[in-house]
Amino acid sequence: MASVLTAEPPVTATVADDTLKAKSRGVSTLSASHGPDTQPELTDGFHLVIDALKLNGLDTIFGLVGIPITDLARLAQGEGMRFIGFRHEQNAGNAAAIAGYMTQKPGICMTVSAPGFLNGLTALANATTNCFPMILISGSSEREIVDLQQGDYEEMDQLNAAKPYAKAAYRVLHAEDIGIGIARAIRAAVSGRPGGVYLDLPAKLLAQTLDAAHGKRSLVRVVDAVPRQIPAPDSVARALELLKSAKRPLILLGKGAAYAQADADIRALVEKTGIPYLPMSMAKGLLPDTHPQSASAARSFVLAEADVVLLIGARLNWLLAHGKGKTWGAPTSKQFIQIDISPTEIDSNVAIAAPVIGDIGSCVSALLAGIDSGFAKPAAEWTGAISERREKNLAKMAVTLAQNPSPMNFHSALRAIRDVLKTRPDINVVNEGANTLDYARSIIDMYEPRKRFDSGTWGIMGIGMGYAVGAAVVSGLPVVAIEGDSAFGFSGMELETICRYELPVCTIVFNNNGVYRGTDVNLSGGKDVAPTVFIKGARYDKMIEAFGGIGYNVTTPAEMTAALLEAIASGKPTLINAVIDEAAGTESGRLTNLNPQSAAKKK
Ligand code: ADP
Ligand code: TPW
Repeated sequence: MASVLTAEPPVTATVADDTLKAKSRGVSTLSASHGPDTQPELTDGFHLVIDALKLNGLDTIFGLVGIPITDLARLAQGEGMRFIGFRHEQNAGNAAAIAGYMTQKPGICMTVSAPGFLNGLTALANATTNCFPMILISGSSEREIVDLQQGDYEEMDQLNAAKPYAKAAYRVLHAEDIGIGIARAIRAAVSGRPGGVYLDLPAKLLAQTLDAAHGKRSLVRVVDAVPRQIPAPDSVARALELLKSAKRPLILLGKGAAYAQADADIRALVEKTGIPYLPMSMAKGLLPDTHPQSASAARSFVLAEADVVLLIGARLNWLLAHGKGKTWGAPTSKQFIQIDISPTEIDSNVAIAAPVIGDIGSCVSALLAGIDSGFAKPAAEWTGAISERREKNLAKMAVTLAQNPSPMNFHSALRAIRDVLKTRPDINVVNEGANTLDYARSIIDMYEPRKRFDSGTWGIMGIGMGYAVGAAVVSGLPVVAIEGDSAFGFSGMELETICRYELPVCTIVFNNNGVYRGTDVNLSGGKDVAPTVFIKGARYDKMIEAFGGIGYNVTTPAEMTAALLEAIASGKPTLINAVIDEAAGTESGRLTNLNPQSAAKKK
């Protein structure tokens, strides 16, 4: 807004004007246009940030501009970096986070100060919670004014606000420290347990000038940013001994296992041991979901019955019932082996008999080395019982999936999507919602690692379009985002971003007229609709048409199949408004146990 822009301190704009004229010569420099030719070449904070990122192979920024980030973004683009501009910082942050997860390099998100920073902070906190490496870089206003709370433009003590929600938070005050600041941010984001890092760059810093040669020397190329962390041999021996003693062993793969990119060794461990495995939602595809050892379709059975569980990059948090209780077959207790890079994860919920601390690649390969010919595969009694359950459950599910109710329900719509996606295992799948998330997770098979991105550890809504953009930009491959209509609403404006960058993203909105369902009524009988209810019959497909994308409105599985095939083949931004029975699904999806009020109502 013009009034906001004119309220900016003029100093940044003046120096930035100079920087924009600067020509890149190795380290990007300012031409000393105001002095004689003999003056040393200068660089400034803007250029040093860009140079430091590029030096470390970070070539994409997800962000939203405003002073002083506008100049930084413009210059970065001018110097060959990709700047993907969003409509809301949270979505830019989510794109950066998923880029980090996919690549093991920190995703970069850039925002303006105070409100822009806070909008990005949700994504940073979500990244930290999910163990995704990202760096949120925000411009900030003058320290002297912020610290005395004298009322600066977008005043906020951002560094302290970020600290509780980030793995680390740093501020750089001198241009010559930018190289070190970015090196520290990179290391903190990707080493050990990955997470979100906040980097505070005051506007004044970006405008500081420095002798170009000095500036170049101050940059740091981070060496061995993700160092291998080899497990202690005795911890490996202990784990092997326990695994060998198991009668009913189970391997549980979490998204840490997918992140680690140790795909071949993980597969070898599963296949060489013959142990049945369960993937957590984002570990689906690490081995194809159709793998004969997958116990997904017998999940409750194996969790309750296994006697030794090998956790690989999965935390025993709420998603795994904290490792105890009925889900895990209590009162009989089981023994856990846990591979994790973070020593304090061990014993966080239940006692872990055999912790193996290190990076998953090194730990799995050490275990593999100990699986010799003497290792007895699990007894047929165990694997047979699992197969029996699995076949029974799959047959039951097949009957449900084969139905064709009108209007469509979650199952019939997902059946159509499943059958299309089966033909394109390379496609990235983004998934959020309640019922849409729960059903899609179990119905849509994944065949390749790191292709499924969802609400994750927090069960957060709003990751949809940010993850979709990030996944499309990083992979260059199509994305299908399977979205509840409520979930979609949190980031829906990024359809414009998707269209602007012409990304091959097909968003499918499961439109059942509300949060969870569309059938709720106002208990007072008043005019307002119930808290969960949206406008009936909304046409989300029209939204994407506003930006030049292609919209489809589908009411049957056959129409869904045709639209999705066409959408994927087009490689264009598309949106399928899938009309779903508004009475289908349950409140909170499968989380009804966390919703006592509503559970009580149903009794
Ligand atoms: P899920 O939600 O799929 O169960 P979580 O996010 O709960 O997975 O767990 C991921 C775990 O993986 C975290 O405890 C994290 O410390 C661990 N982790 C992440 N990357 C690595 C790695 N490279 N090596 C070892 N452990 C890792
Ligand atoms: C940031 C609470 C959990 S699931 C959900 C909400 C609002 C949406 C469910 O409706 P939707 O799905 O998307 O239409 P479906 O398939 O059942 O029809 N705010 C945030 N995160 C969460 N998790 C919520 C609110 C919630």
